[in-house]
Amino acid sequence: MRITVVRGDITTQQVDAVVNAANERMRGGGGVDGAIHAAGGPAILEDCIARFPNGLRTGEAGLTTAGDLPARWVIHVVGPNLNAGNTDRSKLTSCYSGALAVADELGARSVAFPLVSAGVYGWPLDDAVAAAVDTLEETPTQVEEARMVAFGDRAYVVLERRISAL
Ligand code: AR6
Repeated sequence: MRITVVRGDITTQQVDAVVNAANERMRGGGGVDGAIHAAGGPAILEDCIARFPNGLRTGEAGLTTAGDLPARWVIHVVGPNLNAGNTDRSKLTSCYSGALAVADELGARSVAFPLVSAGVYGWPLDDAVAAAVDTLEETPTQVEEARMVAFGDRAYVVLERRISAL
């Protein structure tokens, strides 16, 4: 699998699946979650309600339609909320390995990822990047491209450096 990085907005990526940094309620929110629901339209929320009546647990991954997005699917993950005291890094890495497992079930070949937990949930950028890139590198998968989407220059620089060092 190639790990690539682009600067930009995950909602415009032409990939089979985009990953959403959701919360346990799975009913939308701010950050990348808000952007994905806004751009994808109400079909995503309807599918969240139908498939996840009790939400999703931290560290887990689950699938919905991508609605009006260019992608075919959204793979929702819930990263640990460091700001609420959740320091369990294994819950962050399992977001990436779990998303790849869902992508493999779907036969998705290209998947775009945000930096899970690195926004509202307060995970330090350097370690959010290390967890993302190292887990993607180590996880066996049929996915051909994992595209990290950097929403900002600092995230881009840190991602680019980590990927180049592989
Ligand atoms: N495209 C790509 N990356 C983005 C975009 C975008 N359109 N918008 C933000 N990011 P966050 P979290 C980056 O806060 O920390 C929500 O309210 C952002 O710069 O979206 O896991 C949910 O509903 C950062 O690097 O997710 C949850 O309640 C990264 O995406 C909670 O926030 C993640 O930031 C989840 O917090």
